[in-house]
Amino acid sequence: MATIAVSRPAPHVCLIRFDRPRARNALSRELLVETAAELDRAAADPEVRCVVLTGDDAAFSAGADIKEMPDGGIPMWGQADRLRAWKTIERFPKPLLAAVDGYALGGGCELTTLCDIVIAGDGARFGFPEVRIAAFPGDGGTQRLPRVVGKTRAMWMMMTGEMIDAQTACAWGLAIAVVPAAETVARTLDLAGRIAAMSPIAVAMIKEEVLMTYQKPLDESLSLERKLLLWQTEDHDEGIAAFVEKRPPVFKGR
Ligand code: DAK
Repeated sequence: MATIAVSRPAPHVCLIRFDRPRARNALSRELLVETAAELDRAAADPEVRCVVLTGDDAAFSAGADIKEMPDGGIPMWGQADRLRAWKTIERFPKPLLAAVDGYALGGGCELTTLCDIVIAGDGARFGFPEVRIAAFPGDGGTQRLPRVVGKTRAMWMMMTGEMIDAQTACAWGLAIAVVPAAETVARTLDLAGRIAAMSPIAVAMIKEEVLMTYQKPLDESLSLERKLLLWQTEDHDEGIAAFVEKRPPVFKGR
């Protein structure tokens, strides 16, 4: 049975909804692999310019599937398809948004830190409870969370396992906005639509350049940024023409 539901709720926007409600959308191996496969399809499809991940009212995702963890622990983390799926999510080149309601815990919270922009419903709770099962956020959380919220807050979240509410997540930079829970997906889709109306080439370059800040020393990323500026696209010409002619631009991704 599929663990995700995929739809195209607006032009150029793909919505991936996690669909394991009885397990609080825990990130089973199957769910991760299906999500990665859908992201691969979205990356290759020029009609898709933006992807939104969401769960349900109770949970965006409660993290790694604890019931899949064998007694020995280690082998599950090392499963090749699981690692490949995380890499695919990490390398997805188009804007990846998250609409978060309910719990975003452990791997579910790690996933939000991999998304480019997160919108939180007012009942959302974020946390890293791994320490309570004598584990740690090993799918990138120990490295990404401090970069988002700062060292002290990351230490507190990971060492205590305590959750933060949506307002705090927003104040700490995990989310861009808090909205009424009933509107979370609609508001995120609205944002996705606005981003999808931009030139997909420019948006992809922004994503690549911003992510360089996490991957490279500043002098190297600055010189790469300058090289990326040496480009000319039809969309760029269209943007300038539309500005001069006082009309909305129509970007074609060329
Ligand atoms: N995995 C599996 N099942 C889960 C689950 C999870 N993470 N979270 C919830 N469920 C299941 C529950 O077992 C329950 O199933 P049944 O008993 O009905 O069969 C059902 O979902 C509903 O859960 P609750 O009855 O507990 O529902 P509540 O609304 O009362 O509570 C909750 C929701 C999300 C607060 C609670 O279920 C909870 O605390 N869940 C566990 C959250 C958690 O601990 N997440 C972190 C998982 S560890 C690595 C190392 C470590 C990791 C990754 C990599 N490397 C070294 C590479 C670890 C990553 C993690 O994410």
